[in-house]
Amino acid sequence: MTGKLAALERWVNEAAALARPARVHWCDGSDAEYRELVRQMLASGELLGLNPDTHPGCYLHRSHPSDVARVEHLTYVCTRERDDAGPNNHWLPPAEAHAKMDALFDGCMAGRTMYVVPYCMGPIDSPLARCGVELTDSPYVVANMRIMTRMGEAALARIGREGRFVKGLHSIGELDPERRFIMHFPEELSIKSYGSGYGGNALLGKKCHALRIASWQARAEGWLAEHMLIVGIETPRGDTHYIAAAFPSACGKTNLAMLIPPEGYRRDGWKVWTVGDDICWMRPGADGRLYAINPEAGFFGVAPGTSAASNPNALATVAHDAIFTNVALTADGRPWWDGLPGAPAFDWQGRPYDPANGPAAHPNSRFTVSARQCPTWSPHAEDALGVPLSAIVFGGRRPALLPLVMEARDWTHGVLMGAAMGSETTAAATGAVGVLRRDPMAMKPFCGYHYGDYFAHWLSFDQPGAKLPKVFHVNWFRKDAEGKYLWPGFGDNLRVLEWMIARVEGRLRGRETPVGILPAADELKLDGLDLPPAARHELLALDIPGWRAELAAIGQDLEAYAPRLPDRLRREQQRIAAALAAAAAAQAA
Ligand code: OXD
Ligand code: MN
Repeated sequence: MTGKLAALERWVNEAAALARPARVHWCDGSDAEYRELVRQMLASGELLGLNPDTHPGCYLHRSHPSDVARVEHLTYVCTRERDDAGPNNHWLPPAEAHAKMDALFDGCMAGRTMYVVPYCMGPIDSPLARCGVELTDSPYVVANMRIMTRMGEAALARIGREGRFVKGLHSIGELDPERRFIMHFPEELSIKSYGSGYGGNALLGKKCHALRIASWQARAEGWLAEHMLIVGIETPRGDTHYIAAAFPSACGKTNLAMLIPPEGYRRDGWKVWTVGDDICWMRPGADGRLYAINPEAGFFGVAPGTSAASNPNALATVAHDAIFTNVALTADGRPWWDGLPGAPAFDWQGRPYDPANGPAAHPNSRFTVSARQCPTWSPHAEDALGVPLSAIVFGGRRPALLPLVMEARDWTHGVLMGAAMGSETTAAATGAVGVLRRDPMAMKPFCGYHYGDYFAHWLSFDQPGAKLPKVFHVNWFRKDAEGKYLWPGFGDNLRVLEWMIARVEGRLRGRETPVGILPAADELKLDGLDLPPAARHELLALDIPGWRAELAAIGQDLEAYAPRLPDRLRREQQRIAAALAAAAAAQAA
C-alpha cells in the first residue's frame, strides 16, 4: 500500500505484532464476505439460524451472561490533562492506559483472525461524515459493523483520499469482567476496547467513535455529535420539519423515530420519516440553520417492548436480515420478547424457559438491522449535506414534576434545559435500574470531554445570523399516584410534536411560565384520546414549590463542572430560580 494508506498498514502491522492473530483479513464489506462470516459463526455456534420461513436471513447471538450492556464504570477518556476529560469521565493518563491495554492485548488473538474493518460514519459522500478502522477478533462485531456503518471498500477508498481515520483496536479477550476496559484517546483519535463483545463496548463506530471521540472532534471543528434521534414530520400541507431528540438509552428514541401517526392524523395526511434513532451529527449550514446527518447505517435497538402496538415499523424492519442478541426463542425458532405474540420456549441463555430464572429475553436484548429496511426510512436520510433542523428536543424518564412539554424561551435557556436533563436509569448500562440521575443532553455516558467545556460549546452556536432550531423538553413518563403512566405515548406523541411545529411556524402563542412556554389551554389536540381531565391538568400543571427545589438541585449539580461551567448557564439558572421565587411570592400574596 502506498500514500495515505501506508499509515493504516503500519498501524495494522503494529497491532498484529502485539495481538499475534493467526491471520489478518481486510474486510471489503461485500455480500459474499458477510455470508462467509455467517457460515463460520453458524458452524462455531456463535450464531443460531432463526426460522427461515418467518424470519429469513435472521440469526440469534447469545452473549456471555456477564456481557450484556455498556460498562460505564470501566469506560475511560484518557486525555493528557485530567481536567480536559472532566468530572463526567473516568480518566487515566494516556501512557498508563496504553500500557494497561497493551498488556491485555499482548498475544490475545492467538489462533484467531484479526479483521480489519474500514468504515465510514455518515453517508459515504458527505462532508460531515468521518471514517474509522476497527481491528477486531470478533466476527460477530464485523457482521454488526457491516449493518451499522458503511463498511468496506468505499470507506477504505475515502480513507485513502483523506488519510485521516479513527483507530479502534478491539478484542473480546476472555470476556472476563475483571479484564474489561473501554479506553478512549481523543487527542490521538484512537480507541482500545478489551474484554467485551457487547454492542456499545465493541462496535467501536457507535458510542466510542460517533459520540465520545466525535464529540471531541466536533468541538475542535465547530459541530456537535449528539445522542439524538432524527425524525422528519410531514404535515398535511406537505412541509417536512426535521426534529432531533435526545433521550437517554432505552427511553424510546427508536419508537419516536418510527412513530405511526394516530388514525385521524393519518387520514389528514401526516407522515413520519425516519432519519436516525440514536446518533446525530449536526453543523451550521451556509444559511445559518443547523443541518443533521445520522452517522449510522442501521439500528441497534432494544427488543423488549417493541410490539405491533408500540412500534410496528421496527417489527417490519426486523422481519428479515437481522441479527438478534439475547432475545428468547419460541419452539418454532422465532425470536421472542415481551410484547410479541406466542410464548418463549428458550430464554436468552438458551435454557428451557422457566419464569423462576427471570425474564425470557434479557431486558437489554437487541436487534441489529439495516436502516434501509425501515418502511419509514426517509428519502433524505442519506443526503450528503444532511437535513435542516426545526427543533431540538430533550427528555427523560421523570415520574413527577416535568410537564409533558415545554419550550425554551431562547437558545441559552434551551442549553440549560438540556444540561438539566434527568432520567431514571435503564438496563442499557450495568448497575441499578430506576434511579434518577442527572444526564445532561443524554450524553453522561458519551461526552468525550469536560461537560463545562461542552456546555460552552453548545452556547457558542448562538451567533449573529444563526437560525437555530427551537428547543423543547418533553416527558412521556409522568406517573399518577398509583404509578400508572399519565400519557399514552407512542403514536400519540405526534400530538406534542404538532404543537411544537405550530410554535416553530409561529401559529400558536403558548403560555409563558417561569420554566418555559407550555401549551395554552386547548392548544394541544387531545380529541379522540381517552385522557381523564385530571390527567390533562396534571400533565401541563406547574408545581412551583417542586420546581423551586428542582432549580436548586440543578444549580447544585451544575456546580460540579465549575470552574469550567459557563457563567451564562449559571446566570440562566439564577434567572429562572428568581422568576419562580417571584411566582411563589405572588401566589402567597
Ligand atoms: C445504545 C445505548 O445502545 O444508548 O444506543 O446504550
Ligand atoms: Mn443510545
